[in-house]
Amino acid sequence: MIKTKLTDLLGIKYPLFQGAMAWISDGELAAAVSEAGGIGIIAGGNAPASWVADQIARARELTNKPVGVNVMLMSPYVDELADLLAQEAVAVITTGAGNAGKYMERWQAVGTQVIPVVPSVALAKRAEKEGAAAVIAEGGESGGHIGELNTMALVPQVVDAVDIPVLAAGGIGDGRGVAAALMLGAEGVQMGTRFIVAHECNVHPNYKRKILTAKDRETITTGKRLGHPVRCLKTPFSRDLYAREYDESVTNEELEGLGAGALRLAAVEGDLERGCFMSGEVAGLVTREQPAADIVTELFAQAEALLCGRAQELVSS
Ligand code: TUI
Repeated sequence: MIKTKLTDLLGIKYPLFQGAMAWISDGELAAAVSEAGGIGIIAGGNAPASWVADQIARARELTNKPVGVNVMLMSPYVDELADLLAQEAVAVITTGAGNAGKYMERWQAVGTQVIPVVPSVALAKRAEKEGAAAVIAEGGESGGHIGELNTMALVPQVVDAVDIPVLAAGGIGDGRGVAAALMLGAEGVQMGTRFIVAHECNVHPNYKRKILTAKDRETITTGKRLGHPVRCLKTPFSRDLYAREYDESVTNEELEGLGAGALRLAAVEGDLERGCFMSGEVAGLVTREQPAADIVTELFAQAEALLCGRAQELVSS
């Protein structure tokens, strides 16, 4: 058994969060991961609060274990979602893409552990000062909206800078990544891409197929020119967007317009031409569809075997 400050804090079996994925992680996937002993997270994304309320209800039908919700702080529905979550008292709220400070007290008042995703030391320290229970240090290997640093460099710097538990995210696809993250000082991990292919994940089958067949160099980062980089799989859409970013005749407004709606097209319609298939760099490691519970148990069996076996052998020889 791997016990950490995170398993103690949340009373869970494994120090694992299933990362929120807008248009992808719903109540069913979240319940499956929580039932398996981690924390499954419903992605608020850009959805109205009523959709999130339905997903929380669905998750609660499927499991009695704690589940989480992610608030994407750039969402047009952020305030109504914040109000909903101040009533729902979910076990965990993770936040991304902004500052959760103004909501923190209200969520904590109902017993929720607020755990922001941060891409830098400065933002981790700010989250700690504002009362976060832990932080998720997310490296640029992650899918979706990313910061500048990669996991290997970011996680130990955040661990050194704060006194609250740190989860590592970005570039973790199997038990080797879990063991490595724990050695960097993380008390847990957050993984998204691997759960896209979980049986309980309701994303379009084309999305799963894209992840399952991706190789190591299959992701690309668009949006750098606009100051919000997004990692996704190479498709006609993302290659075209990337090319236009380097075309000075294309205005920033035109670029912004091109990205709108493309994630929905990928996740819901499975549109291989016009969809934006957000994915982490670990897509090349993800080769099998499995029930979420099998993913979770396999991850930690592999991590434990490495920490008891390989790690011990290295120091004793
Ligand atoms: O939020 C993410 N990843 C995401 S959100 C998302 S939804 C989306 N849909 C369409 C286009 C773009 C996004 C897809 N992927 N990760 C967590 C994360 N948070 N990464 C970076 C940050 C972050 C950035 C700035 C956290 C705090 C922050 O603070 C800035 C400030 O000034 O307060």
